[in-house]
Amino acid sequence: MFMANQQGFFKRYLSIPFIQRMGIAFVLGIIVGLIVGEPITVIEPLGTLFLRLLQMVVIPIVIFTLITAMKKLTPNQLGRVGGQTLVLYILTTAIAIVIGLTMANLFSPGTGLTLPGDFTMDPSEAPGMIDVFLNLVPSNVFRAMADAEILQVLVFAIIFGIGMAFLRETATPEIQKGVDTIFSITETGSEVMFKIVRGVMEYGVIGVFALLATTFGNAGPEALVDFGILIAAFVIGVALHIFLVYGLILNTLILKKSPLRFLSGAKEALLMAFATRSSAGVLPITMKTAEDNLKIDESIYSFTLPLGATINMDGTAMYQGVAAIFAANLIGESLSLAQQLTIVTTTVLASIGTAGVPGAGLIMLSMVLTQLGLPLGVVAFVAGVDPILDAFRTMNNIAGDLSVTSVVAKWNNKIDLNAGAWVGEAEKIP
Ligand code: DAS
Repeated sequence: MFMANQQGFFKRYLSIPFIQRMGIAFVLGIIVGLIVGEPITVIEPLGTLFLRLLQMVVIPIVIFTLITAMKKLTPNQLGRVGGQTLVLYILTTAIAIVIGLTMANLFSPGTGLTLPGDFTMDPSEAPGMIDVFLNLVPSNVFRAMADAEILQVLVFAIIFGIGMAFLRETATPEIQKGVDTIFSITETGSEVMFKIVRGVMEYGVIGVFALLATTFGNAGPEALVDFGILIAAFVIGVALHIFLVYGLILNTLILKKSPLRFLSGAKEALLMAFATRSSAGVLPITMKTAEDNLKIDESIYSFTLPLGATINMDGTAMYQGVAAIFAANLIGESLSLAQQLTIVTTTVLASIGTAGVPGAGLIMLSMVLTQLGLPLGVVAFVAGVDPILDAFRTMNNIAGDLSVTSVVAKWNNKIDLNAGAWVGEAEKIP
């Protein structure tokens, strides 16, 4: 009888959508924390366990996803269109992070809070400007993995992946077969890791409850203000990036078209991205939007959009900047310019490998915080509001993919700017 009841409970529990369970844990944790009014140390280990599980997946995810992402970069695609696309994707992502850092430095979210647990960043480890670049290259790859030097692992994985992509096109059949085997291993590894992440996030419902209860028990109602500041800083950053970078620079200055024409053409893809929180999931609609509304030739978008859904994540990257400053404020530290530069390099590289799936930005945040030695507790702390933030991140990611695709198409005369949304004839994408 007891077993049947237990199974019934779990069935009912799992029938509640994950986002709602995370939301309930988030609200419940805050309420319990505010009622108890002091850190509830007895449940603190439940939160710490969630953080350790997140740390556990970071290195393997970096290696598998980054190497797999390079599979799309075959040498002949790295020609004119590939080069233009990569430069614009990386440039807009770097600008997005700088906007995120600027917003966070202006709004300074998290200054009123302290996370439970002894998270400290060792300021003496703060690298100088030159060191930031020299530190990109690992002197010992295995030590970099053991010491969770994320940036060095990222760089090695990208170099290794590019090497494999080139070998795949140029080496002997035996070597090519070996390269394909390694790519299939990394692809499978990525799938396994994201399956594990799914399980970690399921446990995260408990972890988030425990962390929020202890944090709000510690910080009191002021912590809600900090959440509001964090969300406001990020959402304003997204609006700035979409209107300034995509609107002003890419649309007005380069395409010589009104940003509103672009947005009217891209609106279905943007709204679906907001709702689904998955760049990969919304790809068919993004491609249809490029074809039907933005009048871009398939020879361009069939390369740039799948690539963009994987490696171009301006919204996600911007969020890393905001969340990293939030984390530093939580422990009363301020990040030097060199450390903020480290956020830019870590995030640009990490965004290349992060898959376009719901919650991917949270995993990337674990990489960035690990690299900077900042409290991983922030990941669980923001996990409760992550679905809201993720909707804006994903919408921004898709806006970036379509903007850059439009510009690359113009540079290669593969877009009709006198038709479709560009002249006010945007169609409804089914
Ligand atoms: N949801 C991710 C995407 O699909 C973005 C993120 O999690 O930051 O692009």
